[in-house]
Amino acid sequence: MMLNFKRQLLPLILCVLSKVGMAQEVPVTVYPTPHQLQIAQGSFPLEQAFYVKSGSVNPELHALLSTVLKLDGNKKALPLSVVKSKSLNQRSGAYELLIDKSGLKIIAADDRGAFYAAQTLIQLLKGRNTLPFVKVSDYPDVPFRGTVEGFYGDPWTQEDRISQLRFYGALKLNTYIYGPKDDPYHSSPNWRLHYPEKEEAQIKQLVQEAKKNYVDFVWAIHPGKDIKWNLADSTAVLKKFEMMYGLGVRSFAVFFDDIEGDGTDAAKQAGLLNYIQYEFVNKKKDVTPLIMCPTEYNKGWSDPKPGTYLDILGEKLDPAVHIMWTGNTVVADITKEGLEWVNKRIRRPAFVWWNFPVSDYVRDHLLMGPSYGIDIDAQKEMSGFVSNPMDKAEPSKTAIFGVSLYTWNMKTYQPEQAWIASHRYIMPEAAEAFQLFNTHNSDPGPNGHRYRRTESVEMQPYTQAFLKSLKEGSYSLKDAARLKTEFEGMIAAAKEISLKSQNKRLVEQIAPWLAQFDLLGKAGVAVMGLAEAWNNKSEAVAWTQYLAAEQYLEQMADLDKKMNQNPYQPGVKTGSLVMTPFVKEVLLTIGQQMTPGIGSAAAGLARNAPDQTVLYTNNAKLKSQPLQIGNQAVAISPALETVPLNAGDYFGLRLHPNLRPVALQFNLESATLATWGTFEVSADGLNWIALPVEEKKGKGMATNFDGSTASFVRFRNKSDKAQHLYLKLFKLEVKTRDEADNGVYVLDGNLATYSTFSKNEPRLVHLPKAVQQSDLRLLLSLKGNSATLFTKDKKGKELVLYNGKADYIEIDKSALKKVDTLYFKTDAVEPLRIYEIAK
Ligand code: 14T
Repeated sequence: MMLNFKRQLLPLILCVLSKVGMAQEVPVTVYPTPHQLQIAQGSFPLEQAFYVKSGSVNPELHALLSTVLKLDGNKKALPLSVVKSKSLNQRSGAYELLIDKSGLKIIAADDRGAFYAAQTLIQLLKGRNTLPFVKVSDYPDVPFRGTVEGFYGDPWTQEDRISQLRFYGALKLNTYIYGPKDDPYHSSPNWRLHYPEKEEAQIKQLVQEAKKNYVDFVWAIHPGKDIKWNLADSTAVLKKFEMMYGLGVRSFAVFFDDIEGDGTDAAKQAGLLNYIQYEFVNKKKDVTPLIMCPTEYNKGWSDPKPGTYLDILGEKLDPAVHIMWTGNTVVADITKEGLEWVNKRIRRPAFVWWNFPVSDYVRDHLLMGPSYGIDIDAQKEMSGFVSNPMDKAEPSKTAIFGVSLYTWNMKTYQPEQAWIASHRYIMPEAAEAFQLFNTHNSDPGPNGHRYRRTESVEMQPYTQAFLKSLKEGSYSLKDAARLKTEFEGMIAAAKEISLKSQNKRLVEQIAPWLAQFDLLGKAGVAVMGLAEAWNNKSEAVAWTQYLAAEQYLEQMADLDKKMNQNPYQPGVKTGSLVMTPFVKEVLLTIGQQMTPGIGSAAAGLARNAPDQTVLYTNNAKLKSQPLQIGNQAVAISPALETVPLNAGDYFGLRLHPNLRPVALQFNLESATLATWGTFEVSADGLNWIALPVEEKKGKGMATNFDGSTASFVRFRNKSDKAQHLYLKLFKLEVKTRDEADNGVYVLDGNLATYSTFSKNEPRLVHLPKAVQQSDLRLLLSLKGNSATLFTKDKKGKELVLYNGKADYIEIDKSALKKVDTLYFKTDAVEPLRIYEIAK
């Protein structure tokens, strides 16, 4: 399904202006979009009193309506009536709302329908001072709509759940399936046990809150890991359901997902569900239809052979029981064709479990983008549709808002517009800021489910065009201006959201990402400043901006290492698809342009540069694989495809003469690596000795470099056959051999490396012949401290070339005659940096 992401200027799902009232220019917006809504001429003032015949409206609805209307009118006032009508002939939740000069009338299929009519009325009144005459006829497209709390990780809190249930009520969502993977009383082995008292009380409270909001609180059990297919365990399930019934629960589900072994038997599962159907649901009368999550819950994981798992369920399971389905894969788009495929096998319309915006498989990301990839032609193919959200409840509302609009009125659903409307609905105090934040926090990054989302859609063309011109040595003013505005907007948005949002819980749940977003904005502003100054040939300004950008990126890396340190995907990523890579790329590109000459990256890569760290290989496919060179380590960039390695082929690193290896980490993903490959070191590239490594399935490390004189480290195919591997990681930690001379870091044309000096550690740099007799530029970071740069004459007397606090210093060649060594000293105790000495 294609999505048109052109930004819509008017965030209108439905915008009807009253034909008469110029005083009525507030657009009529009702979410989810009603099937029919007609605005007629005329309106009531808000002071209008209505007469409600006593006993004709149930007390809860009366209370709800009186929050927005005056219901204390006497018999002569206009009538407000609520009637149930079978003739509506619609599903639960259907209603009509008629407001005209004769009064206000609600016709509803059931209590839920009347409640929904009131919700529509409340939205009609929002932000206006009159009640417009309208005729609304409305009903849900999908009978069961809502969420399934089915993710791994920290379950939602009680407050989170209560807030969700209210949100669902207002948005006409009617289903909340309770099945947090990390609730021990939901899953094995405790599914057989009573909840402790405290949890019991909480569930009771949730059930009550759900009822108030006409949400079915569906309690799910996950017994498949250790269930025995015998009467004792069937009875145990029934007993647990009976306990939950006692707490007020009237809706139930049984989950068989993510299990192995005996529990996965389709016929036995169907047998248990049928048993519950006959012994429990049919007898109780007030319990809603059972829902089951099958073991083969997506096409990718299901046996395609006729007569297997899904067909057995289809045939054996009572037709009253719903069967859940996540689509063609675990995390997937939902298509009509995909549902048709499974429906044929399960012989009923699937109950969709949509794994969005769940983030338990990408815990360092937020999934704040639009709910798209759900087919608007699939209404007849589904009995229900629930979203599996993030463990962060409040931020999940953005996606859930989309689910409300999609499931209520499918044909009119427009993902992008629904998403825009959601920001206004969820965070009216800072809607645009919230939207900007969400724009850049939607793609999960590469992941095991291969599920990706669009991100930074509007900015992407600007980043591409800007980088292209930058690499061609030009500067695109128009793109630069737009990008700078965006980064400034990001800083402002982060601030505005934390200051203005009334939803403290939401702000708390996205706080690490907000902080990261603010830093990204600042890094972005700095790189745009860098580009501008560099284009103006203001090198000193450019260097200041370079350092600022680098510092913000370092802060981002720090935050990523310190916050949200879960064991799965630790860290905090923002703008990871477009904006963060853009900032890094601009910094790298201009950094390279700033440091040409002797030690440029190109020269460093050249095979004949005698004293640079280079890739060392005889393998054609790897020959131009780039290196990642930093102060602490040198790595070969990972190769995406398999690498064929002929007999005798090798790859590795040759280090700068002043670097020594400290440790090697590798991941070559070959189960048989040890049988055909060897790691080796050499001082001269001629005589090699084997390097002992700890290795398992091609992954491992070597730390045994103590006192090594090696400058070469490589991996070699020692067998007589061609072999294959993946180059996922080949990273050598390094240290300098001669601490005094750090030319290795300052003459390498690489701004990712630098040398340091401080009060206790002065520094010298030997200048190679090629640099002597030239004007020099020094790129430093003195952090406001004073430093002295000097040379020595034959007698060892210091000749000062520079003394001061500048980070960018130019030295004329006239001052450098016969100078082959530069000395750096400072009174600062903290290490100051020398990034590069360049011509
Ligand atoms: F039951 C299901 F429909 C389902 O989707 N189960 C889980 C779900 O709880 C989880 O939140 C979701 C997203 O990670 O994926 C399902 O769990 C998995 C998926 C896997 F691919 C568990 C293990 C997997 F290898």
